[in-house]
Amino acid sequence: MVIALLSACLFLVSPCQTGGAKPRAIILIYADDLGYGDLGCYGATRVKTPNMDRLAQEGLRHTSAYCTSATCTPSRYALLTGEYPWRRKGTTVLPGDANLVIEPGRATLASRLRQAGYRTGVVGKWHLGLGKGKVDWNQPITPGPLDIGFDSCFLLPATGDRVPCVYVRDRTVENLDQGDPIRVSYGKPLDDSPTGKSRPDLLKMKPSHGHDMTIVNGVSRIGSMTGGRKARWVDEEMADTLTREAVRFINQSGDQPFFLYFALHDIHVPRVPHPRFAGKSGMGPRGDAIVQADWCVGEIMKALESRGLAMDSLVILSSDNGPVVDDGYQDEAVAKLGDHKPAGPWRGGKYSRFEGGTRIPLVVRWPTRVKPGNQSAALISQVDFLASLSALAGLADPVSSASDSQDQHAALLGNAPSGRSSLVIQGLGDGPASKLAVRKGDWKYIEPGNGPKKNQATNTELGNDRAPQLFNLVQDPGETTNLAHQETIRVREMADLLEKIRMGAP
Ligand code: NG6
Ligand code: CA
Repeated sequence: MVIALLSACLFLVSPCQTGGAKPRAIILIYADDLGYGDLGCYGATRVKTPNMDRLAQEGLRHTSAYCTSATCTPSRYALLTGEYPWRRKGTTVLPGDANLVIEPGRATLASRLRQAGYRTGVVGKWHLGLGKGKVDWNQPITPGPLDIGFDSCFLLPATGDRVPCVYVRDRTVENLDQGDPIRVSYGKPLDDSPTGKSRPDLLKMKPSHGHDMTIVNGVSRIGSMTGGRKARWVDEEMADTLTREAVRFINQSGDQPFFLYFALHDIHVPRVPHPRFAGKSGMGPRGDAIVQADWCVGEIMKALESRGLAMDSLVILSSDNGPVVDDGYQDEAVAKLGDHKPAGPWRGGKYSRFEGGTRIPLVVRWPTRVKPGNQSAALISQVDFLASLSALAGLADPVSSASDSQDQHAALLGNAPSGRSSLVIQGLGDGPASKLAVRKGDWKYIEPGNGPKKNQATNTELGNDRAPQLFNLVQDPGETTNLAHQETIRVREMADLLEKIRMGAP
């Protein structure tokens, strides 16, 4: 006990590489599909997000922050590994029975912070695969987060709309009855139980595209699952369950500094908020899920405050990709959208190489180091979190496998006006075959490709074109005027820059 206290004191007074005390705790609240325009502090008016807005009032609001990719798995891969996901095949949106895509032993955001003395935990949506080979959900599942730097985990293995619809605590399925083993298939249905397709009358929310296989809690999902009935989640309770686990992690950390990666399920589909949030936004379940996500943020702050940690802890709020309105369920999101703009001023949304796909909210609160109430237009990517948070935690040595991750801690905290000189944006696609875009200064270049212009199902403009596209994001934030014809030299320079980065240049 004495030793623990002593080391905690030493930790607190030891300066970090960046000229100040290390954060007492680091909490990364990572929302799912939350758009730039979905938060009050980024301009939303109809849906209220008082807890998120308070973070921004007490901290720094970034306006030029990006996730690496317009979907979940690749953005999370980059966030944890510090490597652009398009360098690696197999990092696209994963099925629920996929294997872990980050190899054990590799440096991750979690392993780095653990090395720096932090207790590390992940609670919430994982979607980076689990296990190796055919996963047996009835046995300890390995490898997983515990093999890439986390001391504990409590997970949704993939997404809310993908089987298996169970939680995994550390290596095992929570509440599993061994007499009712779980089986999962992403091929043929495993039995002839009713599905969303065969028995839509059993559903409380019907799919609009896909999502018509196994029914769990009255909602049909992607993939087939049998067994594990006692272990299946109840969507309405998910935000409470995950928040309880996150708060427990905070409270159990004692005197040790800690890093919590709290990956919300909200506001991904299926949007089935708790009854106390249902109807609260007037915008249907999508808006209600935002209200619920905001509540989760408030609970985390309460937990930090009640432990006296809110002043010297770093809290980061962000999202894994841009927003989508109809993402496969008939949940009134389109009908009740009105004049709400989920992507704010940006064009496109989730799945898109237009700004709406990857320009995400990023709020940073750390009262002892970050001035309250400011905003920053510094260029910053979530791929930088590994190097930047490592530096803030006192580790300055570079990580060779994280060569895309730049130490942008000064920009992250609002102390550097420009941040990165350039960054790469991924829309859809897997690994090196992905079509990309690059931003440098005020300019954005979208490389040509054959993909469809629009995702008809989600009604999203994808940013694809057979011709090169060049936009000046300062004069034309809505990417309405393609300047590629006028600016041929700049197009060449941007294409060359993208090629160099593809070949490994920073
Ligand atoms: C799509 C799903 C969508 C969502 C997405 C992944 C269909 C028709 N659409 O394939 O609902 O699950 O994958 O979202 O199945 S992400 O945020 O995890 O990347
Ligand atoms: Ca997502």
